[in-house]
Amino acid sequence: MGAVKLIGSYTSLFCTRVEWVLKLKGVQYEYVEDDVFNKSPLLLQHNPVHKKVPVLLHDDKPIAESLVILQYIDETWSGNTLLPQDSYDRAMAHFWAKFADEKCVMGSFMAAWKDGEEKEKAIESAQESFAFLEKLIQGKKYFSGEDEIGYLDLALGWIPLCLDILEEVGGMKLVDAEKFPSLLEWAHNFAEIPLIKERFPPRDALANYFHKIVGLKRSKK
Ligand SMILES: N[C@@H](CCC(=O)N[C@@H](CS)C(=O)NCC(=O)O)C(=O)O
Repeated sequence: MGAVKLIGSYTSLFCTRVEWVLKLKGVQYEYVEDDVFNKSPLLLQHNPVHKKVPVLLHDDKPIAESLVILQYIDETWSGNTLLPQDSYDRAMAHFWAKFADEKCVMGSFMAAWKDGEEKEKAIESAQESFAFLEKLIQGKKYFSGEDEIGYLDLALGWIPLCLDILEEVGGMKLVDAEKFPSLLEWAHNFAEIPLIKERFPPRDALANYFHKIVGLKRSKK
């Protein structure tokens, strides 16, 4: 199937989801750690548009943007199919993954670095977005169904991976047990899967990374 190389960063939630999928699919790959604060020529050469990790190189052809990479891996390597077969269900999986990246990931980071009244508004807005995910998971074990995790679970895996650490760094609570019981139960179930748990970076590494990002954003305000 050709050589596979992943340019990533250990503390990046976007890279972690790609590694989960490569491992689930049983794809052999070489991992190259990059420094997002001092980007390598390799990263800049292969992702000149966004200059971000992850970048997957398959036979030296680069693919950027983690959700695009997930779909590419799913379509390229057979077995353990992650996206739904039904085209409407597949469209919905893409819709919610994109929504969560745009509204929940970005909304949570924004809430972490804002202050005062702006922070309160950002928290409220992020919680409104998380409420859609709470509704979506109610009555199900996984977003992709009852038995096995799929594309949307992997795309949302950053919630158990690092949301509580970001909440701690940002001095805020976004997802609590009272308002989000089903989402938290899903997060617990997802994080218990051995292949998923194995790739959780140490908490202090993630906390340091988030402190750095939040600090940089605050200094630019
Ligand atoms: N939408 C992108 C986001 C990737 C992203 O934000 N990567 C961060 C690391 S977590 C990065 O490379 N940051 C460098 C920068 O913003 O310049 C994806 O899904 O791949």
